[in-house]
Amino acid sequence: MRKAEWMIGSRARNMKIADQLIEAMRHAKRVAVLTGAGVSAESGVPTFRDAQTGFWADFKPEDLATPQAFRRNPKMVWEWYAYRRQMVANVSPNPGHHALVEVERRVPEFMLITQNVDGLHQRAGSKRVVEIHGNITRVKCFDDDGVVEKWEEKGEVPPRCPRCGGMLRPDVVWFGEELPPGAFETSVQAAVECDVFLSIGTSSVVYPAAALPFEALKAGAMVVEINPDSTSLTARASYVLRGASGEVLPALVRAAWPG
Ligand code: BJW
Repeated sequence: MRKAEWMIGSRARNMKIADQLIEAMRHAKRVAVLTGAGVSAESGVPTFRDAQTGFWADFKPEDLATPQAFRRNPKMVWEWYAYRRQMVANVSPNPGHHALVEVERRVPEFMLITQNVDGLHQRAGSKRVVEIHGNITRVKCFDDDGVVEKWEEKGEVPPRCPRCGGMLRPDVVWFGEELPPGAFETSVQAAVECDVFLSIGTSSVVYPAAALPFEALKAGAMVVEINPDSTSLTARASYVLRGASGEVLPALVRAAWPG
């Protein structure tokens, strides 16, 4: 095991976390967090790239998560997202989401950058959240790009934009699309200004999100990876906490702010 790697298993309550990391969390003025699909896994939302259970085990991203796929088969893409929207409505935030709310309450400046589109951080109570890949519960027009507040699920699939008659699509960021205006700039600023950067439950393969921990490292932050598996960040992270975020994050909060 690497020097800075700590196993957090089912007995997380009793596990040892490096004192320097605990101190850094406790005294941090600014904490930035990047989350990925792994944070919602314990809520029952599948990740994308986990070998057996991830969405991409059964579907190809280029068939579902690109504007070209939507142009080719709008009905299939709409229905896939409708299925996922329903799934997200039926799950709840897990202890990992709740622990991040506790971190936000305890550090003076906090920013949660999430690649997740499920809104579970906000439902847990997180306030300072930047959704860099959009939100699956919102819908926008494929043609005029404006968000549509109300739409009918009956009739034509996908439903039509009440303004211009264009096809409706989920308000998420597909491959080859720009991030929402200002989202990446806000995220980079949080990464380069923070004392501690937590990269949690992401495979660190999708850019530009995957660049953020490296920006934080370059700027001198302590970078902590929380993930059961290794990623391209692992070798460079200041600390690696191996385990499920729903166990590791509560353990980290308890260690940094006992009682
Ligand atoms: C647990 C756990 C537990 C399990 N606890 N952990 C530079 C280099 C190379 C390529 C590019 C580049 N810049 C841009 C690109 C292209 C592309 C890209 O990155 N491609 C790579 C795949 C090669 N990027 C883009 O196109 C982006 N746009 C862009 O760059 O715009 C600028 C531009 C525009 C036009 C022309 C040129 C430039 C947009 C990316 C959009 C990504 N969209 C998706 C779909 C969103 C909608 C939807 O939900 O369907 O976002 S793809 C999918 O991947 C989703 C996720 O947010 C994203 C990241 O995945 P994530 O969260 O990391 O999940 P997994 O499954 O990969 O990993 C889960 C992790 O959790 C694993 O590590 C597990 O071990 C762990 N885990 N259980 C903790 N309990």
